[in-house]
Amino acid sequence: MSSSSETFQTQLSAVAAETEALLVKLLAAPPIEGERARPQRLLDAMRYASLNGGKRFRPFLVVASASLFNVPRERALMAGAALECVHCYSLVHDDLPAMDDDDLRRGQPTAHKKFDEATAILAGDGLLTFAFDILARPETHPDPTVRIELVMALARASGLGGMVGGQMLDLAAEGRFDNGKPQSFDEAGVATLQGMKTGALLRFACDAGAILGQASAAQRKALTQFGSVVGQAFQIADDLLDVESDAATLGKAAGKDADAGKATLVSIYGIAKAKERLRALVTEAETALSSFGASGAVLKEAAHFVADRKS
Ligand code: GRG
Repeated sequence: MSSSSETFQTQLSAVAAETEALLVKLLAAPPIEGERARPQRLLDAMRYASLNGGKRFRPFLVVASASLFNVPRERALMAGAALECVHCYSLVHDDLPAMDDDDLRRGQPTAHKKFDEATAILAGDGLLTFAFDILARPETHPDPTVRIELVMALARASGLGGMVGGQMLDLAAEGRFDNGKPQSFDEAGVATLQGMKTGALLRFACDAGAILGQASAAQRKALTQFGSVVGQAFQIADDLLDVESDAATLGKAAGKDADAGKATLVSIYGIAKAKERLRALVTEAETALSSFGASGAVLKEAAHFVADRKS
């Protein structure tokens, strides 16, 4: 391992531990101002879905991009925790019988298996709403205009024209509608679908750092570009893992895309070309950060991590 990737791994682990501690604190049992009570089973399911697992790669991206602008770490961690709540909700809902119907997530029973379907749906709803509660707090940023910008950006990344919209397109690609006839997507269509389903939250992670840091338009554009390219790389790597890895390594079922007849960039390009494209995206990600000089080093390493990850 090179020393720079050790730096990345150390920083990823640090952010993961800090995010875990922050989520434990935020998801404490006592109700907070404006709440009546926190029902124990719902709280348990929300904790189950969001604690003890996950690489915390999205919070890492928020912290690393915010550190380019010397944003106080506690603020970046709050935005990262909010984003992680949306991510964890999406996994809970994605695993439901009506969606992917998965039994295993992060090597553990999925939320609806551990609890029940209704509780899992509500835990997802609770995490999604909680994300915006976190962003709206003054601890995230003292300036309300910055908080509103974060709220709007996360809402757009998560919703109709972002992750949820991408999931809808994904279901159409699987042939869930139209009497089971899969909607066919060409290369550009698959890129749009994946840019929404997976890319939007990763792009938000990088945008959030720029928003918290009240970055210039050019700096913001550079981070948006980086986030977008990392999102594409993340999805190609995920699709390659689905084809080449196994459930024990992944902590979730493998081979599901091919079984579902899903169009992915790997099915369109083939494995060899997909790996080439992945390498090209890592270079593109590095280029996007060139204006930040040496301070962009750990984010560049993150792009390599995305391409090389095994789970
Ligand atoms: C159900 C609204 C709704 C959306 C679902 C995110 C998503 C959309 C589906 C998850 C299915 C999937 C495999 C997406 C590909 C990329 C992805 C999000 C992988 C999981 O993210 P990691 O690897 O997970 O960062 P950890 O466990 O590390 O948090």
